[in-house]
Amino acid sequence: MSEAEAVRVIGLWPSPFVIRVLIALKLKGVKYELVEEVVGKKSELLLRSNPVHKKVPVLLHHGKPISESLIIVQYIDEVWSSDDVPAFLPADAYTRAVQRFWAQYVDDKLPPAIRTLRGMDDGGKDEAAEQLSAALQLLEEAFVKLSQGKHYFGGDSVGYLDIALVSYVGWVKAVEKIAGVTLLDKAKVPNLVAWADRLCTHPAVVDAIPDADKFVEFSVTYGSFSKPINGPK
Ligand SMILES: N[C@@H](CCC(=O)N[C@@H](CS)C(=O)NCC(=O)O)C(=O)O
Repeated sequence: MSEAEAVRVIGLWPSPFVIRVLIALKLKGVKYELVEEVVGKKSELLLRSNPVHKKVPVLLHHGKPISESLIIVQYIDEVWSSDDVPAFLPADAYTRAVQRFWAQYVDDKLPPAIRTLRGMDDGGKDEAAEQLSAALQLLEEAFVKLSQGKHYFGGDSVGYLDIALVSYVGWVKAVEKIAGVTLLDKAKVPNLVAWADRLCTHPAVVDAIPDADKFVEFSVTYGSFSKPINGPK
């Protein structure tokens, strides 16, 4: 089995949950193969590998499946720990707990607001934009505390919360265009905007997050990952 076959990711490029797994693998320098799902058609491999949730991403490590993106990121951190790449999660238990808290917060708050701003449900767009802005404001404050004047939530190196949050930046920029709102506002969340600009040019991130226009195009073509508007029948 080649090195790439040892690590496969079942995914779809626009999924923030998939994006974060790819970033984590790239940061650790792990070669992987991305096994792309077709929108609206769940493969046998996906159904077999994640029979509980039937969702991407799934990491297959030597054929063994691991589901749930944040759990996968922690698995990658543990399995590919080395002296060359700083750990995603800090050594200090309290700081680890704080990063996990905010990563959970990000996954609770961002997806529903992004869905609404994409027009995928009946919720009010103004309210969703307000909720998303309020969440980004709290994350701005968390950044100031956690980064301690350094470049990342993880301090000098890209950490767990950096990976969890940056995976949404493509969609946040896309919904700014779709809904005509400003979310990553330099006047309101200057540190977060600088962080996003910096991290999006990081070699491990730059190829994992396509241009906002590509997300917009995906959003117009497909309603959701499981129920395409115009995708393959
Ligand atoms: N909590 C899961 C969420 C995964 C998820 O929602 N994946 C979406 C793509 S972004 C999916 O597979 N949707 C298909 C479906 O809902 O049936 C994670 O972090 O991995």
